[in-house]
Amino acid sequence: MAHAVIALGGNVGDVRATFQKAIANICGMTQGALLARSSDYATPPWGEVAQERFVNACIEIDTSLDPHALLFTLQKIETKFGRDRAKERRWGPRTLDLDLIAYDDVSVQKPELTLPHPRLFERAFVLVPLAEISPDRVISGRSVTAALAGLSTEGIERLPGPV
Ligand code: PH2
Ligand code: MG
Ligand code: MG
Repeated sequence: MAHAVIALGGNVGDVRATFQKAIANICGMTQGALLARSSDYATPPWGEVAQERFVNACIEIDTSLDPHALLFTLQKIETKFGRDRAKERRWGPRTLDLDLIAYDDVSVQKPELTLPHPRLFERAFVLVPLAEISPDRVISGRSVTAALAGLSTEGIERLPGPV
């Protein structure tokens, strides 16, 4: 089994309800076991700023899928929950975004998949939830806590449970 970190995001519809159903799908469809789930966080939009706030969270799973099969499965789950890549803008609104952040200590540099995720260290909306469940995890030689110390967390708000 491999250990994978997945970031969840969305700002269209009932995102927290979508997350709950998506996580159940992730476990079922990746032959995975949920190891940890962060709280949900309301986060200021990044990239394209004139849009609704996002909800973000992170999970850790054990999976027997390889990285590409896992990515493919995550994309199928995004589509199932209303994601339409043909209609969306790059940093724009979406119902569900599932990003593969890390997979064991594997490095991949392919057009369709870069591991660890190339923009992880710019994104407090990923590192804040990840720090809640895995503060000491080292990715690309940096601990999650140390990486987060260099970023602004302004406007990020932990949402009350239940998650
Ligand atoms: N995702 C985006 C664009 N901007 N901003 C926040 N705060 N959180 C996201 O998940 C996010 C974003 C496109 O995937
Ligand atoms: Mg994303
Ligand atoms: Mg994505």
